[in-house]
Amino acid sequence: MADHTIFVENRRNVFSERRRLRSGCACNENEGKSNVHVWTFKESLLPHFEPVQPELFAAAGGQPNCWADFDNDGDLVLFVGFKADLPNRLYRNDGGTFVEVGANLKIDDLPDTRAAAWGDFNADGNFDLYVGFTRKSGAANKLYRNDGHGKFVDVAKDLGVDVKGETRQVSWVDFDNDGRVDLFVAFRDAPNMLFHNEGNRFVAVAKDMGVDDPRKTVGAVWFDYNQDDRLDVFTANQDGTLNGLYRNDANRFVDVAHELGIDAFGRPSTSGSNGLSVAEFDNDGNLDLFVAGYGANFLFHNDGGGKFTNVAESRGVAGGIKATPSAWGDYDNDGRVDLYVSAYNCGGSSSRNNNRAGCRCGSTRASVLPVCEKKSC
Ligand SMILES: [Ca+2]
Ligand SMILES: [Ca+2]
Ligand SMILES: [Ca+2]
Ligand SMILES: [Ca+2]
Repeated sequence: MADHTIFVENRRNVFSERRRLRSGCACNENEGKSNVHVWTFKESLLPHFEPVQPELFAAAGGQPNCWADFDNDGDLVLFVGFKADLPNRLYRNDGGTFVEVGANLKIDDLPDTRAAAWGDFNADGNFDLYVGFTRKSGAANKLYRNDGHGKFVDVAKDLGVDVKGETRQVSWVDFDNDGRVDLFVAFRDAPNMLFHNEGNRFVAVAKDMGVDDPRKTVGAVWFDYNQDDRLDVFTANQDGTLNGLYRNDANRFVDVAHELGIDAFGRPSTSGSNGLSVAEFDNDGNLDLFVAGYGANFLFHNDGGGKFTNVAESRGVAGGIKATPSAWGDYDNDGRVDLYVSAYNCGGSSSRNNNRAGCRCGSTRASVLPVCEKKSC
């Protein structure tokens, strides 16, 4: 299978008509092997995508990525973490032209990189970067403080967040609404960690707060599912371990996934969950959750009041052979968010899920799934 990434830009945002996508694919292997993104659009009324600086972005081995305006010049820059022995990259955006500056800024780490997130932990107006590695790499995770003058300094050890493990998801969130962003680190091979930001240091509080999920977490998403103004977190867990939904009760998190029937109870060890994405897909005012996975995808419609119903089958997005990341976006600007899910190891029969678009490339299949086809959605 090809092993490269092509970064694409949507140059057309308004469409007069929706047409069926004839060709397009994207591939992602979740276990750190490779990423492939290739798009081909053959009908004139479809959004028109063009590769952006493919000579720069077509680099093998890309894994996590995240965007931020780290230099406050009004342009978003892109950080990409890479497989072992390939230097991580930072693509600075100079008015629409990207320049790779990872080495210059000394954030071109070589250990296998599986997670990264920008967050302004010290509230100085400059985005800082947390980078997570694998346990096998032996590297401790890093927190790069951005001094605002083009220099990053790793302060992870000084601030107490230089942890090691199979890091899979890092999130900057203000879980206690004190105005300082806190750090959540999910591990595939160890209890998840939550670090409270106390200004000049971080304090590990996951155990005390009850959010130290010991299962095999590979994805986590924070959102206020019950609208009490406190962020809750859903954890997507692998190898048959059940998923969690930790309700934030201010002084404690409580896993309510089982009582809400959304923990995938009874699934075999061959099943698991991966890429999470939150959207308000039916415009009823409640945030809904899509969970991509092995064995089954879930689309949890939030019925309000913190109750969920899995509507993946009826909405045609159950899929789930080897689904990995997912993302919502209104790609055709009709006011309804659409869902993109990538997958791999999709040999055997194809389940197109009434797809608006789908394709196969080698052993990989990717799909754009229509969740809403009716104006009433
Ligand atoms: Ca900062
Ligand atoms: Ca906080
Ligand atoms: Ca909440
Ligand atoms: Ca909704």
